[in-house]
Amino acid sequence: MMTAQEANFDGLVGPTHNYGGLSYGNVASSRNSARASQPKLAVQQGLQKMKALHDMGMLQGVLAPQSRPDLNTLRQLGFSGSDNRVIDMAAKREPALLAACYSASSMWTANAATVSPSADTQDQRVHFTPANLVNRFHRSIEHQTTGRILQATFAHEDHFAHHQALPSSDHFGDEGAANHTRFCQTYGEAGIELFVYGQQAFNAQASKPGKYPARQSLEASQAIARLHGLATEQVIFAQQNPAAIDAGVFHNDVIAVGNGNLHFYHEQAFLNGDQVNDQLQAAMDKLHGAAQPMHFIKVPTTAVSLADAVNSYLFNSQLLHLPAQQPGHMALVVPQECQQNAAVWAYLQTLKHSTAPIDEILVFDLKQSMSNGGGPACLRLRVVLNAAEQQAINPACIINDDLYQRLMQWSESHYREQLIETDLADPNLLNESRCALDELTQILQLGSVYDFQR
Ligand code: SUG
Repeated sequence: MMTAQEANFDGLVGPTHNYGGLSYGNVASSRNSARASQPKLAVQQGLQKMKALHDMGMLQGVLAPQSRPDLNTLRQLGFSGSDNRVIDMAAKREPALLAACYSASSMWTANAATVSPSADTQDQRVHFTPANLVNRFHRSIEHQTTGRILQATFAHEDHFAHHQALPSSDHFGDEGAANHTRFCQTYGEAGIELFVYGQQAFNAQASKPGKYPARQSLEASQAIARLHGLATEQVIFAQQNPAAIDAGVFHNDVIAVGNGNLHFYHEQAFLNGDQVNDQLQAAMDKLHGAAQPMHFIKVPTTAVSLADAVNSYLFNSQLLHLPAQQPGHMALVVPQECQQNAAVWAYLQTLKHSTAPIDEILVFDLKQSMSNGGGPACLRLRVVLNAAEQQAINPACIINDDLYQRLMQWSESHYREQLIETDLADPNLLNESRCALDELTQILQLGSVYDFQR
């Protein structure tokens, strides 16, 4: 068994961050539709979180944003002529389509891919499958570039295996790590991977939400477990509570989070939460051949209602073991909306002073991302890496004081203070965005990951 560490790869907010109201079922996205956004503030809020976690000794990486607007998609949909003409025609005829092609939604890298650490996989490589994100049009156009960015970041094929996204059909709707949690005793040992789905695509009788879409199918989760070479005994599939999806829980990471041997979740998160825990406990015991310590913190509705969970994003927190903490202790990285919600904040104070392993609460201002339904956990992709794998990643993507300063300066020179819907028709925004990404690919040493560079 090799020692390993959890790295967090946060998505850098792209220069076209805006509020397009594009995600039905994500209440913040709908609520803030057409509000003015602040791209520079957004990227800097994200960078400050990355820097803070780096300062606490975490291994912190950064994943580049996508190039937007996505002109290839607009051309594929029949807009033609010069780049400026494509944007002009789309703005006049199909502004909603233009907004979708302008979205900076790739910032939420919990949806970039599902990742299985080498300790769990048959060939002992780290496996990545980019999420097809087929349920939302603006996100379904991310996965090809996402795949290239992941390959440029985790390039060494002795250590990293990259799969294609699943077929782009609702039957295989896949939202990546947002619906996937790995439990383990130590990061370097084999663990149990929990895949959470919203519906069964090939079983019309099975329960599903009535109002909002179930973005992840069981069949997609099963395909990923197969692709990653996971042993059946190390995999659990669980269904999200359809009522939770209908209350705005569009991904499982809005209602549950796990790390190590701790599962922190809302009473109404799963169709059958107690059974999920029994399965987790049994699988972990079997894997180790003896009873294993596991912690299950079930937050009751009487303490935090589903609505408060959705509004505060309590569960979209990062549950981290910080290097300065004693073994078995953890910190919870929450958005400031948790502090502003009386019930949630009271609950967190009680939790912190209880015997539960969570004894530190770290609060961040991520309001720009939160207003589109993206909290601390949405903004990061977790990748467990052993020492050899850490050596094999692209070092230019690892946050240190220098890279942080450089990216802050880069954002100062390339990002606008504000964007409103009508700005998307401005052809200068395309040039600004391309200039920013050209310089970024140099900084992060990514090669030619974008279509406009190829
Ligand atoms: O897919 N919002 C994203 C938020 C993703 C959150 N990720 C996780 N929970 N892991 C989504 O719904 C809104 C974009 C807009 O409306 O402009 C958006 O795409």
